[in-house]
Amino acid sequence: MWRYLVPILLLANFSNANKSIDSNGYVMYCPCMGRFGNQADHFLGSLSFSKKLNRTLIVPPWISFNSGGRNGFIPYTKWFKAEPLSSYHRVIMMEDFMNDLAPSVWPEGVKSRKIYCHRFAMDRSEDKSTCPAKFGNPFKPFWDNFNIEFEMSMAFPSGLSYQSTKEQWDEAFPRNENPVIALMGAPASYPIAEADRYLQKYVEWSDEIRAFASDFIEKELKRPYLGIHLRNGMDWKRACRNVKGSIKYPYMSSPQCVGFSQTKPFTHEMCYPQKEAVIEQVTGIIKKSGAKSLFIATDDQSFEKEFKQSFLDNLLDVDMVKLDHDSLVKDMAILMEADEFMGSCASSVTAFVVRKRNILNKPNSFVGMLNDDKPNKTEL
Ligand SMILES: Nc1nc2c(ncn2[C@@H]2O[C@H](COP(=O)(O)OP(=O)(O)O)[C@@H](O)[C@H]2O)c(=O)[nH]1
Ligand SMILES: *[C@@H]1O[C@H](CO)[C@@H](O)[C@H](O)[C@H]1NC(C)=O
Ligand SMILES: *[C@@H]1O[C@H](CO)[C@@H](O)[C@H](O)[C@H]1NC(C)=O
Ligand SMILES: *[C@@H]1O[C@H](CO)[C@@H](O)[C@H](O)[C@H]1NC(C)=O
Ligand SMILES: [Mg+2]
Repeated sequence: MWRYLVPILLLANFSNANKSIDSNGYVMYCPCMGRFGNQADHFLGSLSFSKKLNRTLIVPPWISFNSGGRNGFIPYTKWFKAEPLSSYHRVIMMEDFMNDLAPSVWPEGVKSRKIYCHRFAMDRSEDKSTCPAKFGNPFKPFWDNFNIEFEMSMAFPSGLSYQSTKEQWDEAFPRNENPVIALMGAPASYPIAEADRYLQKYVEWSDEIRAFASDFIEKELKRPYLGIHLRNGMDWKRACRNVKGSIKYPYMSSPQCVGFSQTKPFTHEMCYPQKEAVIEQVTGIIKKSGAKSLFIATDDQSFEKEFKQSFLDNLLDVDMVKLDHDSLVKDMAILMEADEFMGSCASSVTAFVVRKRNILNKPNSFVGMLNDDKPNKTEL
């Protein structure tokens, strides 16, 4: 009896949709630029690119940078659900691909493990014909984490780019000989292309994060509540120095504030607002919305003392709430559910929250920006 059960179970396992081989091939990439928010922009762009090519996207883990220590590799499914992605396009988690499919689709030692890059990237290598996929951090640790060694480098033919069509990609890299297109970085832009912003719809929190957020909101926050994302650490101050006065080109995630067509200038005050302006704007939103609590998420300063004073001065009875530990994903999950939101224009963390709130039809505002400055509502 048992003897028969085992093969049947195995068979059932292999018939899982995510374990069958996609004869159209795969796209694999290293989320090698920036921290969470940047990686998220790149993820959505890569999802869109894979759909265009009609190849399965191999979803990489998030790279987290631990101070002093080794990088962390957090499987996509630790924080988010895999299934909703599949209603947009075929995906497989990188961990599953490497364990279950790579031995047959992408075996080692037979020159199937090719890395693809621009010719100008190759020029950085010693022999001028190798994609420098494993030079430095986070590049090398990422591929090493999956024991991936590249056996061959392939240059994009001139003119081929991530904007090229499916036909151009198929002609450059026919599917039979190129089942897996592995890329040194995401086949996507930062900031994300406007047309891809709605893909946030398919990014849904895992049950664990969702449960944490609803529990926290119920226990710790009185509705309506205002959620704010304050991006004001040293790295941010430094980054905003590049915005002298005002500029008219996209800077980090600024298009979410000033529009993708760059009709409005992006100012230093939008990038790194004065503390006083933050306090005043938050107090104003609370007055207008009647918010009963304020949830603060920040990478650095939360201005609690100053908020408290301002609420006293304005006779506002508002609870101030923060997480008692550093968790970006939990912060974002709570911000997404807020009745009112104020974020930081140029931050990709704010952008992650705002894209979801747009889909949920929740209001957004940005620090350093008056409401009537808002770009026209983007189509979603
Ligand atoms: N816990 C927590 N961390 C944050 C918050 N905002 C920023 N950070 C940290 O700062 C990093 C900012 O880098 P990134 O994700 O690239 O976003 P950006 O630089 O704001 O565009 C995040 O990945 C977090 O590690 C926040 O509200 N809460
Ligand atoms: C994409 O691939 C799937 C799976 O092989 C196939 O069913 C579908 O027709 C393809 N779509 C296009 C537009 O070629
Ligand atoms: C793939 O299948 C495994 C079970 O075999 C499951 O745990 C996992 O969630 C599936 N992944 C996707 C992307 O559906
Ligand atoms: C926004 O909409 C208004 C009125 O509908 C229009 O006059 C204006 O040009 C639009 N601005 C942009 C940046 O599209
Ligand atoms: Mg950043």
